[in-house]
Amino acid sequence: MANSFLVTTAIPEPGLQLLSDAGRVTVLPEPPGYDALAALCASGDYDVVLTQLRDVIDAPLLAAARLKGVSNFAVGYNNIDVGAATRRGILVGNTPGVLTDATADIAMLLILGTARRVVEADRLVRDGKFLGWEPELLLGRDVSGAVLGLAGFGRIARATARRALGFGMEVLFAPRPPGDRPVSEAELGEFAGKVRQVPWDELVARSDFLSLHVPLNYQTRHLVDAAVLARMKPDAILINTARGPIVHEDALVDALRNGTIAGAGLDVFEDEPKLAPGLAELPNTVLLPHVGSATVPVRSEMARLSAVNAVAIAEGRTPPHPVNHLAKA
Ligand code: 8YV
Repeated sequence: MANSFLVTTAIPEPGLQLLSDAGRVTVLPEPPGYDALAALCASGDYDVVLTQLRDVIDAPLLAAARLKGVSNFAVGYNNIDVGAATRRGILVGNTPGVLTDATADIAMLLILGTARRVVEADRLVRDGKFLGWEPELLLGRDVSGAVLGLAGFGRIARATARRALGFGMEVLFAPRPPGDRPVSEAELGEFAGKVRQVPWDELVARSDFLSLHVPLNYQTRHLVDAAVLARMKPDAILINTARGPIVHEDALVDALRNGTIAGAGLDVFEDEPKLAPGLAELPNTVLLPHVGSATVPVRSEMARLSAVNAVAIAEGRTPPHPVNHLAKA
């Protein structure tokens, strides 16, 4: 029988082409709700479902699913209960590597954009309020010499460090907050002598810009809460390009309002696409609609990788980018 793929949201070429070369492809006309997706996964009509971060693939859905695999069009896979998938013999794939630089570019853009007040400046010009050069118009901060604290030290954090060092920032990191593990000089590689590991508490207290690069899981949900925000410097800026729920967004709004911290640059939100009440009204924020990986070549590569993973799973092979491994029968 031909392979059969369910695609919850149309992905760019060459992904759809690769899938249709390998079997039958059903692309849903609009993103499915949870119940509709659960019913489709349980129908037995599909070998592999190609998902987005919006698609919740939890244990109850997986318990009823008749699938060989789930191929996530994303590097993050917090939308999938991987443990439950493994127990059900369902393979999971993701798209690592290809979006590292694009996402680090957005982290750097948010650092620069918050430091130099780009949204306020743009609005002033568009509102016809630019009445001529002034010595103290929209004064911002220098990023050179400022301390960038990286929460996490994986691919995207390292790519952000590379950029920040180019801008003359001092880079500190905590590899796996809230816990820590020592990172050896050998593991630091090109960063040896250029960046420094500090405990999470010190990172929070010393960062001028605290940038989050950890996966979302039960340990990192609300990693940045009211208590952490209170320990940051009053002139510090929080940057989040990872996942919204890593930050307690209501607490962040309070902290920004009360001057507990000075600003935030966010590409992700706790309850996307909704924003915490009050967030959009705060001038000291730069808010982006989850566009970390949104370049034409990157999204094409993500589509290709997710399709290649899906085809491999449908054909009974290990996907090139597996998130889980099944015990041998
Ligand atoms: C995607 C992302 O745009 O890869 C990730 O983890 O957050 C983004 O690159 C998004 O997840 C699409 O599913």
